[in-house]
Amino acid sequence: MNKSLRITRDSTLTATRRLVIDAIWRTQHALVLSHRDPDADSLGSALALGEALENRGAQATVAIDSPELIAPPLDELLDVNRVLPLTAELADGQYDTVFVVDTASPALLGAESSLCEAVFRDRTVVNVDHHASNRRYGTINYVEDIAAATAEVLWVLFSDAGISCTEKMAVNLQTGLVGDTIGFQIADTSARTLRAAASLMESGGLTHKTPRRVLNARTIIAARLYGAALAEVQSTADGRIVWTSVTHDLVATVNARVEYSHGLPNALQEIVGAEIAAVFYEIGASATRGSLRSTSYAINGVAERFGGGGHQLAAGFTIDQPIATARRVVLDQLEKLLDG
Ligand SMILES: [Mn+2]
Repeated sequence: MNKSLRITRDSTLTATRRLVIDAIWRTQHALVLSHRDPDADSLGSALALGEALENRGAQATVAIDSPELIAPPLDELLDVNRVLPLTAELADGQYDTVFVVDTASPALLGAESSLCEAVFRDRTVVNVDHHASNRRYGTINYVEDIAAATAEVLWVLFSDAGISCTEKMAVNLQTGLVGDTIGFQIADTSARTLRAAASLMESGGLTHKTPRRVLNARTIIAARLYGAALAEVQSTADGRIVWTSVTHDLVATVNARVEYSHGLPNALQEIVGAEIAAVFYEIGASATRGSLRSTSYAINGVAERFGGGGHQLAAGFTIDQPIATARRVVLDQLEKLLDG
């Protein structure tokens, strides 16, 4: 790879876009990565980029941490069989370029930091994202924080590069757009997001069916878990903060897995008077994952305080604490944010 690819941080977006497109055209064997606990955007984007690279004759390996945990409906909607686990063996592969999509920091890849270092070492790292909190850890950093989804960023890149979307790529990108915008409902949805959606529809990305499948489709076990978690919803006295907890006990009661509980943060946000919604997931005896949503408060600062990140109105974190402790410290910070 060309040394000039290293000067990117201060380039304009347009110049950086050229560098990414160059990297897409030049790579012979690419490793495409995205964050752990993947969502529709991270998976759809990684798969679409993998296919775009293959269609132009490169080899592309798509990998994430623990792909076996990908739960319905994503595992049916997308070709998750081609996603490999991100392991130490992958670091030994003959990749010239590592593309990382939708991932604000390498820590979110989930692998130990030594593994990330080994995967990145001596390779061009192309970081394509839409999170304002992106740490610019790549050789090339293309971060468009005005984009509603990484899928939208990729659509822009592909259009600019003259890379046409196959039907499968269009379905993958449309899935990402719908997932991150909650069916084009969030404020980041722009005219360009809708242009991307229209263009992807013309390429075969289903528009009317995708929202229902990405956002609302649940297996019966997932529906039971969803109901059980909603039945446990709590709120502060003024009703401005609402939360629920997906504990091991709750998950066991309905015979589910914690990964089946998608959609809860958005559901809590629908509660009248709620300005901040939080969902706490017990993922171990002393580890708790959290998702935060808000209609008007920038909650990403609270997520970052606990080692996480995300967007102003949608963010997440993982804390090495039992769920009761994690909940207490996070709710305390959220109350301070509202009082602030
Ligand atoms: Mn995203």
